Amino acid sequence: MNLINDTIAAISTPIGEAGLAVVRISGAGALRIGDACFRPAGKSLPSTQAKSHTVHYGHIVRKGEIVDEVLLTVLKKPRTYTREDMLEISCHGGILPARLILETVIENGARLAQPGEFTKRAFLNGRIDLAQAEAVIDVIHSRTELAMKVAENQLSGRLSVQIEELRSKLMDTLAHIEAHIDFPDEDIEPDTEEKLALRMKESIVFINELLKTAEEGRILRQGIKIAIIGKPNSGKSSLLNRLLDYERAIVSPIPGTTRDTIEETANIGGLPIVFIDTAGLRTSADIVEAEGIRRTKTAIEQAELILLVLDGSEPFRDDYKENLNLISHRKAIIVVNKIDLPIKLELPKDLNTPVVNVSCITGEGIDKLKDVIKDVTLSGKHTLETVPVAINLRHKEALIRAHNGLENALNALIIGESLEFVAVDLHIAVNAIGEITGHTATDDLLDVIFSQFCIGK
Ligand SMILES: Nc1nc2c(ncn2[C@@H]2O[C@H](COP(=O)(O)OP(=O)(O)OP(=O)(O)O)[C@@H](O)[C@H]2O)c(=O)[nH]1
Ligand SMILES: [Mg+2]
Repeated sequence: MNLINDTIAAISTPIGEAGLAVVRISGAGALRIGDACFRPAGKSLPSTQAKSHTVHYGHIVRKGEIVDEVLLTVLKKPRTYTREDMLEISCHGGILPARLILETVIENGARLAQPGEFTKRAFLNGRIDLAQAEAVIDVIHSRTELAMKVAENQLSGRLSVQIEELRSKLMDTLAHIEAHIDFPDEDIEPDTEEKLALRMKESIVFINELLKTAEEGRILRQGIKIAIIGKPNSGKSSLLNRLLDYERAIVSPIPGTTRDTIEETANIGGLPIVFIDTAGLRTSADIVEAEGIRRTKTAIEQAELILLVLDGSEPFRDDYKENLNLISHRKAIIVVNKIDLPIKLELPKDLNTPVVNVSCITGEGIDKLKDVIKDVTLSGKHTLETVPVAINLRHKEALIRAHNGLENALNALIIGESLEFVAVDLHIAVNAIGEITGHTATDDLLDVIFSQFCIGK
C-alpha cells in the first residue's frame, strides 16, 4: 500500500563550493517536473520518454532562462532508492546553482524534503526495513573502517534476517498457544508444552547473544573518551602525538607546557577513540595553570578510560600515590614512559591496573599499548571478529523488553498458568522484536529515527 502521493526535492550534497552539487527529486510527479524544467540538448530525451537509469545532458530552465548546465539521471520506479520515480540533477557545485535549481523544481510542483525523507520513503515503500534505514545513518557517520563494515553489514540486512527469524519463531509459538486457547477443552499435551518451552528458551539464548554486541555497537557508533593524565613532564603530550601519529600537541622539557585540554580522535584497532591530553597534575599558584588542572579533573570525570603516564626514569615519588588513588576505582592503564632511559621507577606490587612500558621517543611499546587499550575498552571480549553485527541502543532496549516478555511467558507456561497469560507475554515479546525491523513501529518512533538524517538523504 502506498499512501505517499507528493513529490519531494532537496539538495543532497553539502552546502558550499565544490565541483558538483546534486539535487534529488522523488515521487509520482518527478518525471513530469523533469520535463517541465529540463531542456535536453543533443540526443538527450525528456524524462518521461527517457529509459530508466540513463543520464541526459542539458539545461535547467526557469521562465525561459537557463539556470545551469546539468546532467540529469532518470531513475524510474521500482528499482530506485525510494522505489518511486526519481531524478538526480548534477549541477555545478556552489551555493547558488543548486539553490536556484531546487527553487525551480519546487515552482514546478515538488515540496522541500524533510531530513531523512528519501530513506523514510524507502522504508515506507518496503525496500528496506528500519534496522537497515538506521544503518544508512551509521554508514554516513562511521569514523573507522571497522565501524563502517559493521554498518554495511547491517545495511545489507544481516541483522534484519536474524531478527526476522526470531520474530517468526515467536509468532509460530504464539499461534500454537492461541490455537489451544480457542479449544479450551483440550489440554495442552506435555510434550507439546515441552517443545514450546524449549523454543522460548532458545529465543532467550539468542536474544542474550545479540545483547552482548550492544557495548561494541555503542563504542563503534559513538567512540569513547580516554584522558591522558600524570605529573608535568611525564610525557603525556608526547604520548598523544604518538597515538595520533602526528605532532598535535606542543612537547617541551619545561614542566607545565600543556595548559588547556586537547581533544583529538584516533583510530585504535578500528575503534574511534577521542584522546584528551591534559595539563600536568600538580598544585600551582599560576591562575592559568590552576584552571588547566581544573579542566584536567573534568576530563578525568568525563573519560571512560584513563591513561596514567609515569616517568620511568625517575624513582617512585610519594605524590604518585595521589594519582594512583585517582584511578583506583576507574577503568585505567598505567603507562610507564621513557623506557629508553635507565629505569628507576618501582611500582607498588599490589596494583590491579594493567601496566604498559613505552618510549615516546623510540616508539617502543606503543603498539602493545594500543592492543591493551582495545582489550580494556572492550573488557577483553572481541565479538566483532566473529559476530558481523552490533546492535544500537534502540535495538538493545527493544531486545530487553522482548527478553522480559519471554521470561514471563516461559514462567507462566511452566507453572501452568492459563494460556491466555502466556499469550499476553508472548505478544509483548513479538511486538518488541517487531520494533527493531519496523513491523510494529509507531509514527513517533519513525520521526525520532529519520530526524537524525541530513536533508537530502
Ligand atoms: N627520553 C625520553 N624523553 C621523553 C619521552 N617522552 C617524552 N620525553 C620528553 O619529556 C619532556 C616532556 O614531554 P611532554 O610530552 O611535553 O610532557 P607532558 O607530560 O605533556 O608535560 P606537561 O604538558 O608539561 O604536563 C620532553 O622533553 C620530551 O621530549 C621518552 O619516552 N623518552
Ligand atoms: Mg603536555
